[in-house]
Amino acid sequence: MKLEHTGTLALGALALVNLAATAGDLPPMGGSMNHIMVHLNAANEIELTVANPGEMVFYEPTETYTGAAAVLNGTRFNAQYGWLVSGLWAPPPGGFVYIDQIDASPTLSVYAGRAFGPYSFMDPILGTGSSSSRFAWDGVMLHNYYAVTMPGHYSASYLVYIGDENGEPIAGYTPGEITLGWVWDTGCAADIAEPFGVLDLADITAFVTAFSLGAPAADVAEPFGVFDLADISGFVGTFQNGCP
Ligand SMILES: [Cu+2]
Repeated sequence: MKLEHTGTLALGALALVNLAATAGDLPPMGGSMNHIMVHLNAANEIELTVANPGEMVFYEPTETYTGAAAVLNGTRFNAQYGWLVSGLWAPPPGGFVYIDQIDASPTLSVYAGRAFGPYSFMDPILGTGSSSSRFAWDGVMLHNYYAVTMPGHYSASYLVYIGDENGEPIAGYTPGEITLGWVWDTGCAADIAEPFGVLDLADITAFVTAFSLGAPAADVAEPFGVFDLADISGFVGTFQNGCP
C-alpha cells in the first residue's frame, strides 16, 4: 500500500511538471499575425503579398522555454509572418507548393512553427543547421519562428514555386518572390552585446564575431550589405563617442 501511494505521488508530481512545461512550450509570436498571402492566378503565376511590409521587431523573451521551444532560449525571436493561402486554387496533380529560402542574413535561424511534412514543432528549417533550404508547404497557415542572438536588421528572401515530388519546378508555372524583414534595434550601433546600455569588451568581441560572419550586427556603415573598413571605423567611432 505504501509503495502504491508513493507511486501515485510520483505520477502527480510528473503531471504537474508536464503542466508547467506546456505553458513554457508555446512562445508568443511577438506581435499580431502578418500574413504572406500566396495566390496562384489564372495565368499560373504565384502572387505573393504581405499585409504589413515593414520590419517585424524581434521579441525579447522574459521567460524560459522548455521542450522543443528551448531552442529559442538565449535568442530574440519573431513568428508574426505566416504563410497563408489566398483564394481558391490548388497545385496541379502531382504538384506541390515549395517555399525556398534563396537568400538570408547570416546568423538568422528559422524553426518550424508547427509540425508539417517531415518536420516537428521547432525543428530547424530553411537552411538552419543542416536543414534543406526549402520545404513543401501543406497550404495550412504556418508561422515559423525566426531567431537571432545579436542586434541588427535582418532579411530573408523566398522563392515560392510549383514543383514535383522531388522539388523540381514544373514547367508552365511562374514562381513568386518575396523578402521579409526583422529588426532588433538597441538604439546604438556599438551596443550589440549584453549587458545592453553599457559599452564594454563584450560589444567589441561581438563585433569581431559578427564581422567575421558577415552578420547584420557588424553592418554599421554604408554601403550596407558589405563588410568593409567603413564598418570597422563606424563601430570604433561610435564606441569611442559612447552611446546617447
Ligand atoms: Cu496567421
